[in-house]
Amino acid sequence: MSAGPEPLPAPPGQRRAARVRGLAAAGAGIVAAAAGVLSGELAAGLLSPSLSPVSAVGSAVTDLAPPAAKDWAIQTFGTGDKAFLVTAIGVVLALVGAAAGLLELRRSGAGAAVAGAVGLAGLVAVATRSLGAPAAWTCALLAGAVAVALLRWLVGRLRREAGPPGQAPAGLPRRGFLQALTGTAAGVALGGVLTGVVRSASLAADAARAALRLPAPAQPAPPIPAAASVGVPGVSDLVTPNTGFYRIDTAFVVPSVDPGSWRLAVTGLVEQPVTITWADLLAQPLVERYVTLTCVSNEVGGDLVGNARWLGWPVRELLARARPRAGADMVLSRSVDGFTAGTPLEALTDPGRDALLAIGMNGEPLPPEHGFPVRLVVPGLYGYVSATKWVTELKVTTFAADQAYWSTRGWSEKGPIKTASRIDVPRRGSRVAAGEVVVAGVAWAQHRGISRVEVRVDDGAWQQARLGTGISRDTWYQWAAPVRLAAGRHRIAVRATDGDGQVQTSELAPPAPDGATGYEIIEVEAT
Ligand SMILES: Nc1nc2c(c(=O)[nH]1)N[C@H]1C(S)=C(S)[C@@H](COP(=O)(O)O)O[C@H]1N2
Ligand SMILES: [Mo]
Repeated sequence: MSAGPEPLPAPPGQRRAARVRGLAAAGAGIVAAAAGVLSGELAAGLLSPSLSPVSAVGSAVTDLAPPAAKDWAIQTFGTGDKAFLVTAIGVVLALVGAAAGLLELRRSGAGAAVAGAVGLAGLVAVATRSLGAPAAWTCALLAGAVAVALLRWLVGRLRREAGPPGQAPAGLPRRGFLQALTGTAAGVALGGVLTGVVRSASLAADAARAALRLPAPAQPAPPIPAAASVGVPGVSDLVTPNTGFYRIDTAFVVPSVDPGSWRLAVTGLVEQPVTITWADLLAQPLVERYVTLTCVSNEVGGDLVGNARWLGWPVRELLARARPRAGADMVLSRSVDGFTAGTPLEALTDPGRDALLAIGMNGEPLPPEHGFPVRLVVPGLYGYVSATKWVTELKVTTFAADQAYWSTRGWSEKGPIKTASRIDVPRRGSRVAAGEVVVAGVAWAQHRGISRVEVRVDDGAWQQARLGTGISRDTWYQWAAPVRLAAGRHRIAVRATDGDGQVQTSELAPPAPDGATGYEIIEVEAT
C-alpha cells in the first residue's frame, strides 16, 4: 500500500483507456486459452482420438460430479449431455483465460501461472484417465505450453504498448498488439477448422467402435491358472491392460477404418479369391487366445512386449476357403495405410498355431491404435512379420516374389521370436536392503514356451527361479527368485530356457536385423 496521498480520480479519458486495456488483456487470455486447447485437440486428432485432453477432462468431471448433477444433466440434455459438458468446459476455460489475461496485465507472470495451473489440472485429468500413454501427456503438455506462451507473448506486448494498470497515463493498445491478437485469433479459427476435419474423419469409425458389442467367443480362453502368477509386487501383469500396451507402427495418423466399409480380400496364388466383410467375420465361430506380442526392436530388458487376450477367427479357416496353390510360401498382409508384413504361409495354416484375424483385445473391440477393426496376431513371430493392424488384404505369394515393408529396409524376411527374459524387480540401478532380495520378472519364447528361468548374482552359480505356470506357450511367464545380497554393489543376471530345452543365448546382438539377444544384467546396491 502506498502511504502517499489518495490518488486523484482518473480523468474520463484515462478510465476509458484502462477499460480498453483490460478488455484487450481479457481477449488475449481467451485467445491464448483457445489456442492451447486447440493445439492439444489437434495433436490428439492426428495421433489418436483417445488422447484428447478435453475428453479426459470431460470424463474426469463426469466421474467427480455428484450423481444428482449427472441425473440433472442427462434429464435436461438427454444424449446432448456430452455436448453440454464440452460447452461448459469451453465457457469455464474462456472465463479462466480472460481472468488470466487480466492478471497477467497486472503482474507479468501471474496470469501465466494461472494458465499453467489449469494446464497442470488437465495433465492430471489425462494421467488419471488411465491414458498413461506418453502421447497423451504430450497432447496435454502441448495445450498448456501453447496457452502459457501465447498469453505471455500477447499480454507482454500489450504491457509494453499500453503500460500495466496503475501506471499512468494508461495508453491504448496499439497496432502491434492488435495485429498479434487478430493474427493469433485467425490461427485459432484455422486450427479449429483443421481439427474439425481431422476429427470428423475418425468419427464414423469411433461411433461404430463405441456401438460395437463383441460376439461371445465360441471357444473362450481357458481361465488363467492361479499358479501363473508369482505374486510379487512390481512384476509385469500377466495380462497387459490395453492402455498400457506398447504401440509400434509407421502411422503418423492412426487410420480410421469404418467396419461398415471394411473388406478383407484374399488374393494372389489361390484357387478361389475370397473377400469377406465385417458382418461375415462376426458371423464366424470366434476363439479367444492369450498371445504375447513382441517387437523385433525390443532391446534386451526392453518393454516393447505385452500380453493380451485376443478374440478372433483363425486365419487358417479363411485361407482354407481360398485354397492356396502349391508353391506359395508367404502371405503378404497389407494394411489400409500401406504397411505390409510377410508371414510364412505355414505359420498361418498350421492347425496347432492359432494365428488370428483379431477383432477384440482384452474384452474390448481393438483400440484404434491397435488396429481397429481387424488385425493379425500370430503366436511366435515378431510383430513386423505378422501382426498387421488395420488389415485389408492377404496376398498369398512367395518370399521370392514379394518383400514386406521392413524387409526392404534391412530387416530379416523371417522373424521368429527369440527366447528372452527380463528383470522387473528390483529396478535397474535401485537400492535394496541387504539380505534376502526377491528378484522377479517375465520370460518369453512364444510358441515354444518357457521351461526354466535362472538368475545369477555377480559371478556366482546360476540358481533356478520359481517359474509361474504361464498361460500357454504362446504367452510370457512370470518368474521369481530369492537371492542373498551382502552390502555393496551387485550385478544380477537372468536367463531362460525354452520349451524345447534350448538355453537363451548369452551372445549379444542388437535388434537389427532379426531381434536382440544377450542376458539382461542389472546393477543394484544393497545397503
Ligand atoms: N499397419 C501396421 N501394422 C503393424 C505395424 C505398422 O507399422 N503398421 N507395425 C508392426 C509392428 S513392428 C509391431 S511390433 C506390432 C505392434 O503392435 P501394437 O502396436 O498393437 O503393440 O504391430 C505390427 N503391425
Ligand atoms: Mo515391431
